[in-house]
Amino acid sequence: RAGLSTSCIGRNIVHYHEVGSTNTVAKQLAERGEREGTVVIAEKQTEGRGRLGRRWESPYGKGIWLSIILRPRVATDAAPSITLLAAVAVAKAIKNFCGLEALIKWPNDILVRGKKVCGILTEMKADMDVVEYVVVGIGLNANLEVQDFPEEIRDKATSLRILLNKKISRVNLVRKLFGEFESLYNLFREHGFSPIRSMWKEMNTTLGQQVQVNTLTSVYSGLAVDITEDGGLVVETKEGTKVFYGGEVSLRKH
Ligand code: BTX
Repeated sequence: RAGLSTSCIGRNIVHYHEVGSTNTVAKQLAERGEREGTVVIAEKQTEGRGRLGRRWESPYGKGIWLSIILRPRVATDAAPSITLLAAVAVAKAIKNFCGLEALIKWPNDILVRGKKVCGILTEMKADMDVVEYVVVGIGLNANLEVQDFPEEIRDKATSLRILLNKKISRVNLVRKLFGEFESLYNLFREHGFSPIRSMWKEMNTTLGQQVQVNTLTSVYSGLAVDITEDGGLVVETKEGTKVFYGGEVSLRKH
């Protein structure tokens, strides 16, 4: 904690050597009233989760596996923009700390040189239409080596260590990440999503591309043209303009 420059994010840290999922623990703490800014961080997750019940590989001591508890005073429809905020924070931290160009693939992947270096899983509890708490889970592949990834994801996943060809200081990177996150979160509280939306647009690899969006019920293809004021992806499809708030996006090579 020494050297931390934030006043909210990461002031209180709950550290585990091994845990099922830091998001699950953070949600339990949030249920018991844990304050905003508390971070649950683990050296290893045995049940690290991605979206739709997918697994997130989280080997011991190699990554940054953490969850941040937030209590924004916003309506539930503002919540998806918090995932995008987190993505901008991670991309900036990677840029400023490692000098690598990190791009965001809507909604929750951070790619460097086309490979996934970080995933974000945001979970929320609401009371009526108002957010009670949000847990932002960040899985950042800091020092994983190629053999730490299961074979089936080696062609699409990477780590900062692999990209830089050297180990990085996880502590310093986490500090940087908390700093970036807090600045953006303060901006969000004061001015809403719109200043972050512009930053997101500068760092994204989705807009202007032909995409395929898989929702739980259908598949749509079209040109990704914009992000809405509340973080939705606008796609021009054959059936007309559609806005997506979730779903799987694949970029189609043309
Ligand atoms: P996602 O559903 O977009 O991505 C999950 C997919 O990514 C997996 O199916 C696999 O193909 C691939 N994958 C699995 N592990 C890794 C990895 N370490 N690096 C790159 N690719 C991988 C992304 O979901 C959201 C992940 C959030 C993880 C954080 S860690 C802290 C917090 N706790 C928790 O349980 N989840 C979050």
